[in-house]
Amino acid sequence: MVALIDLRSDTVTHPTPAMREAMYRAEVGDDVYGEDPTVDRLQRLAAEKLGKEAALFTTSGTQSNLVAALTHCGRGDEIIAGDQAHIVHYEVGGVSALGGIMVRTIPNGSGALDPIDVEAALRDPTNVHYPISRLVCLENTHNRCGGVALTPGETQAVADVAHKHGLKLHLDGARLFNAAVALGVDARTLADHCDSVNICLSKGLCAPVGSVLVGSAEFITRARRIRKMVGGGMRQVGVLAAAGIVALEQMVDRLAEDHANARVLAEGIADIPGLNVELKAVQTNIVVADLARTDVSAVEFIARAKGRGIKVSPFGGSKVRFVTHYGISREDVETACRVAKELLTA
Ligand code: TLP
Repeated sequence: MVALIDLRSDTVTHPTPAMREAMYRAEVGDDVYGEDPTVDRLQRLAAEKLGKEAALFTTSGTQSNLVAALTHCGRGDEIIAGDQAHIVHYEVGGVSALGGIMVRTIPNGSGALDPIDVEAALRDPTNVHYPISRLVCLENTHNRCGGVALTPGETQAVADVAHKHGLKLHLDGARLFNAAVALGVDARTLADHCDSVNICLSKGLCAPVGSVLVGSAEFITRARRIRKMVGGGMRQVGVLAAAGIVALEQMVDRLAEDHANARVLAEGIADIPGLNVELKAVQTNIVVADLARTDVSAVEFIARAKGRGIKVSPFGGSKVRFVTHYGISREDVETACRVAKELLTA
């Protein structure tokens, strides 16, 4: 049997021994009554790390983004988001299906939104034909744009336009700590100017489940009711929050290791004839490779790589995605490079 090197996503990470220990020992209560001390501790910690008043533990990044959208917007309102946004591609159309919310996309191939495009997409609120522009969404790091990190300046420029016109800004920071580590800034600085932020504990930070939505105390009070409505009222969930606390306290700094491994991987495959990797975009733990100019389709490459013990994800058309994470060593990425070379140059 071939050893498995799973580069499909950082969502495949398993809880660390410290997390399992914390989960075993967690003090719990009924969190729908607000009586779980471990959940309270996680929420205070997340709010403090992001410089916001309050926080809400959610089941997933998808649920955090949905709850944020439903809390900010009413039916028929409009969200402005990048055409590459996770909320547009991978969240089952939840904001439209469950919230009756329109999504207007603007191009964001490089990750950030251009504030000029955002301003141009705003609807005239006095014109009765239009939906109300209510919310702008950013994503940091940007998944489909190859894990690029948005800078504090790029975030503030969009926040300024949104706020000038009375809109709110939501940040999908599923991998916000990757951005913070890559840019060498505090996560709080990246969350500044955002009215709500989702962070995920279950990706590179290795918790088994869960995300946290942060914002003002008033926003989180309303979000708590919406979370209940979408089935996210959890009971003795301190057993999961305990792993989330370990994620935030112990797993952030080591993300630099994943970023270094992604760089080695990207540089190791970039010279394969016909394969295209945008090295400039490889800033964190994601590497997107385009096989369009090779003789092998993405589907074939994924199947053959799997046969050699390397798992990667399809990423639309001729693209595949490699994600480094806890549990992937330097040796693993070197093996992945060697296998990719053999498969594409044979
Ligand atoms: N992304 C997953 C898949 O859904 C594609 C992955 O493997 O990368 N925001 C961003 C930016 C994300 O990358 C993800 C997960 C989510 C939200 C949703 O988080 P979950 O999976 O917890 O619902």
